Amino acid sequence: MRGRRRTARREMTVIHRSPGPVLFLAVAFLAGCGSLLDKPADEAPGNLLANGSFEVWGDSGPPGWEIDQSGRNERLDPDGDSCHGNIAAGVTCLHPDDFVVLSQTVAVQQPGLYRAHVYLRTLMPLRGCFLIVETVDRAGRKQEAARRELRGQLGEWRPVSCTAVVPEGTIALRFLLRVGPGATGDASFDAARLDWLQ
Ligand SMILES: [Ca+2]
Repeated sequence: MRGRRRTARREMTVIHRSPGPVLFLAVAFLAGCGSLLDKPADEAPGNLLANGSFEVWGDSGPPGWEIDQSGRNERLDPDGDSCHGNIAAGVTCLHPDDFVVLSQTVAVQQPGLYRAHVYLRTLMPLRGCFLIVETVDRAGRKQEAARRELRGQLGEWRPVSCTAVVPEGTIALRFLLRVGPGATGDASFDAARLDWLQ
């Protein structure tokens, strides 16, 4: 995966949640990431994202996630030093022009308040890194609804979240983890969630 340009800046893919078998660790999740170390992989109920804990990886990365990257010296790799389950998503950007964007587009049925959440661990200082929520209307127009800079404590897992007000007419939400351009360093992500609050 190193240095290989991922060509497909794909058309919007609407991911519908599949209710498949899950293990529920919501209480432990809410208690904090440290309590989930070495616990089995799970997708806690209510999460609109697929493979939010990055437990599943294929030849082209974690299934469920769209990946856009600069094709320079950036890397996206499974990281076994996870905070939730067994695997996290590790991103490395060596040059300020490098970038990696992990995103999911999910269909939404109702307007209201949505919360995006992810655990982040940084190993080097990062700039230009954001958790973003965009709305998509029936015409396919995207609009940013929430943004939070991804900043963490070096070497420690920390939660980052933001809340988006989603108006009537929205048919989908995009959840984005953007690293760069402008970022140099390492970041790992785990336990990504997108929840409808009310
Ligand atoms: Ca995980």
